[in-house]
Amino acid sequence: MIENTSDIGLIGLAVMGQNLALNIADHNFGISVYNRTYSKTTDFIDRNQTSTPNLHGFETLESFIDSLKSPKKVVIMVQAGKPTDAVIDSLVHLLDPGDIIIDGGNAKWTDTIAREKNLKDNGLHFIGSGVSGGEEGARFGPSLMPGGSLEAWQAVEPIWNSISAKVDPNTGKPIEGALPGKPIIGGIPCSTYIGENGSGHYVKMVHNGIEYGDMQMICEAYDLMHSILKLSPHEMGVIFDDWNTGELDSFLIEITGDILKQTDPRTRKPFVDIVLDTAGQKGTGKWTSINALDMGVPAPTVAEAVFARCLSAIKEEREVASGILKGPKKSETAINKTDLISAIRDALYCSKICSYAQGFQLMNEAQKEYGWNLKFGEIAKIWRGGCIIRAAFLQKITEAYEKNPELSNLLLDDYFKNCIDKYQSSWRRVISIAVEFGIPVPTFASAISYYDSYRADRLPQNLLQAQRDYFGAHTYERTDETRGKSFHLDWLNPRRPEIKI
Ligand code: NBP
Repeated sequence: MIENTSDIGLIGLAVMGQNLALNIADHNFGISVYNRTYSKTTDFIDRNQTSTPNLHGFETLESFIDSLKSPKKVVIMVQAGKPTDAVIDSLVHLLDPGDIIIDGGNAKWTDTIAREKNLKDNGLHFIGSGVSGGEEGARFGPSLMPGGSLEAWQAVEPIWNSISAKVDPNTGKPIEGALPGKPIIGGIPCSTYIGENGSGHYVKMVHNGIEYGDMQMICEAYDLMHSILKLSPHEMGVIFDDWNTGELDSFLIEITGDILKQTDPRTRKPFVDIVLDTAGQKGTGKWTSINALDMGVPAPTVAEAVFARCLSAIKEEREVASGILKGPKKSETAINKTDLISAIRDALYCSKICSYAQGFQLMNEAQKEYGWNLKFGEIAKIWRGGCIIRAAFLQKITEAYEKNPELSNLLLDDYFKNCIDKYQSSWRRVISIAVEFGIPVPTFASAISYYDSYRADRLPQNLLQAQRDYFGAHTYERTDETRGKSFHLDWLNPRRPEIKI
């Protein structure tokens, strides 16, 4: 291997790193790879070098770095947190000013902001890039959300645009069919410059939070059909296939249809019935919710999706409680199967709209907090292909922000407003039926509460603020005074004139 010949280097050859490296090589970029445990590197190279001659493995970091063209570009695909810091620390003294480190892991955006600042002091560029789409996306086209300096992005852009998923410019739908050695050429790349420092990882985090919401909402739709209509998994799978041909057309609806129709190879029972009902999480939904709380942005639907996983995880406690706590008496409400299936679809769509409205509001607040200039239409565009939340519906979000880049909430866009006008009676009915039957619908219910709160010109927090003033002298504003003037009532002597603060 001659020195300075590879276009890019990649560190970390677990699932994501291996697939991303093969994707980069498929697009005719020379790529060097390095892994802490060298045997993984040799295994990987042995398996792939005949079919992928652009791939080069190295035992030492020094020889790996020497193999790269300047400015050197190094992608890190290792666990977020300390492992990422350890890899960055080992690289700093080997790189020259102007070289670029790209973290493609799921780093917390605040870590990315700190790393970018530190590396800038060493003359190095740092890009924190969201990489969405799991193993399959990394191999054949992920959605890429890079944040960092514009100069660094321009050096990485040709590679990032080439390897990303592509959508058809006419339909806005992902172009499928990439194979090893035969990537998709043409189409609109699902990769765009997000903004400075941690913005790419922030947007990836919100993407994951939205993904939590989408998955939980789908589970609630499934649960309603399972528990009230007693449909078989296969029957529900066919319904999801049908939903996937309309407004709900998306990767998650598609795979749900596949999962529900799958039988367990061991028992021949429906596969979904043999999977234990406890869900894990790695933290991005939690980070999204914590950040929403920190910034005071209402994003209850993602938070409910996180809590739903937490509740699922206390399986033993739930089993004990199920023998003690009673649900409602058998409902007398007459249920029409076809009508309820259709109403559940409508409820799912309306809830999804509210969840995305919250996610975009969160990003809107974050850009003010961190001084970014996020292009929401572009973000929705790069989520149309490659990533887990890819959906036809994202095209509508792009159109909404193209019509009005200053849109304060997606719910105010005509398309989304009209959807909710059209479906809200079904949405309300489904939630009422769920409550009546004792079926938990935390994300459906939180979404409708969000909608009803957002559209309310008067909420009961007048009483709440009075309570705060009563016990803590937290003051209140008056409806008959201009905004910004604060008052306090002497609650021990409430007849006294109030105090103007
Ligand atoms: P892991 O997150 O499991 O990372 C393990 C890899 O990092 C191994 O190859 C390990 O080497 C290597 N590594 C190196 Br090099 N230095 C390390 C160190 N100091 N400490 C620990 N490991 C070190 O890999 P992954 O599942 O491919 O994910 C990579 C990144 O992509 C993560 O940040 C993840 O959150 C993110 N991500 C994952 C997905 C997904 O679907 N899996 C999707 C999107 C993003 P070794 O062989 O010597 O142990």
